[in-house]
Amino acid sequence: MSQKFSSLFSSADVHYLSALYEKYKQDPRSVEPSLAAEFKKLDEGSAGAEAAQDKPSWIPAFRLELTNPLEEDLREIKDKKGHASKDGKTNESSVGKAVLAAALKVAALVEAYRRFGHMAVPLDPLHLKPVIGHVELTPEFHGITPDEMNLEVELPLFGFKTALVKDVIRWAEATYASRIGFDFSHITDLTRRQWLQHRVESTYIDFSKQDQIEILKGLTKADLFERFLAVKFPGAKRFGLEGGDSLIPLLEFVLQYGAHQKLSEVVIGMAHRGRLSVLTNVMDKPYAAVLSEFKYGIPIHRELGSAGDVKYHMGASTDRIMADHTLHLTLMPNPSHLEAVNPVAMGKVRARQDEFKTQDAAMCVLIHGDAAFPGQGVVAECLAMSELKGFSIGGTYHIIINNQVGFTTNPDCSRSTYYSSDLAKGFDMPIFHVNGDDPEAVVFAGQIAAEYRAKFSSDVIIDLVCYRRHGHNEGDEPVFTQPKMYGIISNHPTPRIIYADKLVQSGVITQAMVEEFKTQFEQQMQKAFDETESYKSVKPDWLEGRWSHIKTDDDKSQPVTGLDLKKLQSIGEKLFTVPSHFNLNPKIARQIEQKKQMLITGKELDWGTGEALAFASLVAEGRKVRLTGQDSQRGTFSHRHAVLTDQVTEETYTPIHSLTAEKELFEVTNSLLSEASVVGYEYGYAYNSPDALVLWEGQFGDFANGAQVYMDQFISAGESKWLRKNGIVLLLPHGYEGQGPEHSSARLERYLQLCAGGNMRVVNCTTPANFFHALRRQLHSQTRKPLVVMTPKSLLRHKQAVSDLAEFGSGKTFRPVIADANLSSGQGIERIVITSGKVYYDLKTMLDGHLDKKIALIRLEQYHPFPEADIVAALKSHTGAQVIWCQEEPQNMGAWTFVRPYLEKVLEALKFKHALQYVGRPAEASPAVGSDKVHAVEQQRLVEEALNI
Ligand SMILES: Cc1ncc(C[n+]2csc(CCOP(=O)(O)OP(=O)(O)O)c2C)c(N)n1
Ligand SMILES: [Mg+2]
Repeated sequence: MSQKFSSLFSSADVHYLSALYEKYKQDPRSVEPSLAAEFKKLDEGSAGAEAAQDKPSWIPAFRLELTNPLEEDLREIKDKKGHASKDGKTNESSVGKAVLAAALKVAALVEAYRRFGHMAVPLDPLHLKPVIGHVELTPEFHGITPDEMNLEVELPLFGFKTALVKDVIRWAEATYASRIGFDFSHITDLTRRQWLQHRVESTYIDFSKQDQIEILKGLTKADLFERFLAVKFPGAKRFGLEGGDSLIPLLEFVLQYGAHQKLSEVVIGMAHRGRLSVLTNVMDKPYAAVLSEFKYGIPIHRELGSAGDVKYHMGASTDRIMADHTLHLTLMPNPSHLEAVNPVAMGKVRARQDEFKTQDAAMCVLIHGDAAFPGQGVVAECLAMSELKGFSIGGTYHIIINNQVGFTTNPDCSRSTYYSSDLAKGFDMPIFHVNGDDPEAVVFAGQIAAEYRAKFSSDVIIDLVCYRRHGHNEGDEPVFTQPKMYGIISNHPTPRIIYADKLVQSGVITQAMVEEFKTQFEQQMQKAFDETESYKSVKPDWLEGRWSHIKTDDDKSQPVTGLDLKKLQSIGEKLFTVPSHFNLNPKIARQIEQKKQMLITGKELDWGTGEALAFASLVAEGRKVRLTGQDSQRGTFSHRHAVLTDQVTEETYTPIHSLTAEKELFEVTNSLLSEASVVGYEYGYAYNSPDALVLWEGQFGDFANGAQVYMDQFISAGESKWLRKNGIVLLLPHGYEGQGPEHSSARLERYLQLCAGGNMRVVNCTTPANFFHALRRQLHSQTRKPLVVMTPKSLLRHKQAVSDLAEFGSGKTFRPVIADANLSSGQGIERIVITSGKVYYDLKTMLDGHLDKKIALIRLEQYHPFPEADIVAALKSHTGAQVIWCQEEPQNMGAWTFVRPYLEKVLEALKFKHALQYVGRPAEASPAVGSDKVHAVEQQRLVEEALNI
């Protein structure tokens, strides 16, 4: 029965009344007769209300007639509020029949305001969207009669010692249904919800004169910056903020708050809308710089190998002194792909927090579009990672610039929810809906949101309802599709004018001051415009700060990544020793023992051992290693066991942690079941961290195409577009083993197509030692490049895919090409098969049975940068031989189309007698067959054909 009350009341009232109600249910005579009568009525009344609720008549035709209380009402009522009695209880004997009934009903109404009040807030500056309100916000719904309005009730739980029913309603309306839509009743955590209730119910919007002037100045910058650009560069694309101008004072406040919190960095991720305004008005990019970009185009640093990007995609960083504190601000560069930057910004924040060993080091601010927020799946993925231990960043501050349109699309076509922000309701995050023409409400909501984020380390959402003054861009005609809206907008004053009028009318400032602020800013812009004549763009910030030891170009030769064998053995000893009290699974215990023996004998180290030695040796050098992916702790194929689970207690043990006092140097985390957000996040982590090995592992390589945006827009092209290096590693299980179309190919061809000019390294290693060197090279080369690895599946346990310890030893390096020994010693080689990856072992196994054949194999271990010199060295003495490229992938996939021009060039230069030949599966629509039997036949055929056996 308490459920019945909980829908009507809150906390202690509910318990108290529930107890009485239970008593009444047992025996109606056990409670005071008047109360019994009230309970009886309530039973009948609530049945009626439930019945009324069944009728959908209020959706959406219902329109609440609000009295729209003035702020003064709120002050007056709040100031009159008494303090709740300590125990929050009402004296049963003093509860008069009518008074108690009224108290119960008005309490239910207040609760409804807490839940649905936001639906009655006039949020649309254009007044186009009706304020639909909610049927439960009417006194009638709760059976409150006009006579009861003047009854004095005790409502200690709402802070009223005593109050007239009508005043309580006016207070609830003014608090929850007037200027800010507080949308948090979905929050399940009681402490958080109560904190919000208390915060919201105990204060009102009351800015000092100084604050009001600051808000006006923010609006002035926002408004006149765009207007100046519009006048000087009519029709030029700038994706103006106009209409959403309140974003600027809001951001200013959020940064001020961050400075007070002593954050060292704020990382902002945002799309096109209002970006130039944020760059200049918030990030302090000189106005002259932006104006000169409009005038002369964006400077492109071809001398640094950069292709550049359009001005509204470029990032920036700056230091701002606020509240006697230096706050570093970063605006992430981003592609057109809306919302794609979100996890990248989050990953960068996490890296910064890890570096400073506190979540207080950095905060992420993400600015969204109202159409993009519900539409782009990566938004949901990022919300889903917000509380996960491998990914949490102490709460992201989200702002939706809700201009009520996406390009030409209206909300009825862009979302299935009432609010643009509704997705966030599934994540226990508070949402604050505000009207962009009420900048004080915007900043006030922003303040509560910032406090909440700081207190609960939780995401918060500001839904800034505004409009877009022009078309999607300034050259676009909005009237074609939204004629009514744009008819209204053309006569609608800017937020600056509306707010300035309000301040003048209320006597805060004079009209002369408004004009002075305007003139001052216009003069500043004109001065900046004049400076463009002689403006020299500043040197790009490229490889500065923590990147200053990184060189622009890759090493001329492979850096030495081998280690002293004794050192490796001592690392291995720690890696493969588990505390005696730890209850190891017997199978894993056997495996660990075998690995220990490999280290002792120095013979036949397997793949997992090679990988573990790479990670552990980097950690022992004091480098950070961070690996995420689905089931990456154990490893999808059980080869890693980087985290062990006690079979009795389920406690975990991470052997690599035994190599360092700083456990955080090795972090391997099972990720949520997402590709896009996790790849983006790790790219962001690596973006911040030149000295960390940051890896993402696909469960199977082909799942990585769920993160394709990050390969195409960030990993392959980020350095060229934005002059930002990145050493992320993608581990992508790949290989044809008869497992069907979806688990064979990591779509190698996709990565190779993205390769040019050494932008990334793409490898397919056939030995544990070479994989070890490829990983260590990421931090030991003089520059940073993304590394894409086609990782094996069956080779994880293949008897021949092993390396002796000596191959990991001092002086050893990564080998881009591994050629059979007979190429350097033997003469008369007739056939040379160049191949890569797992099929090498199929070829070798067959060849081992035909040692009389004059055939040699060359393994291409790195596709890009293409190791031309190594291939030349291997081939040059055998110009009479037939050279074959052999792959197990279909002809339209795999490496064939990528390697072909390189190999043909080499053969031509060396004057080979025969043309290059292709052996592999024929072109196919699907990567592999569904039957392992058919696969085996195909595999046998291609191996025989390659070897001509
Ligand atoms: C992933 C993606 N799909 C499509 C587009 C093309 N596009 C650019 S802006 C836009 C509308 C965005 O609307 P909204 O999110 O409301 O932002 P607004 O422009 O209104 O600020 C579209 C569809 C894009 N940039 N990215
Ligand atoms: Mg929009």
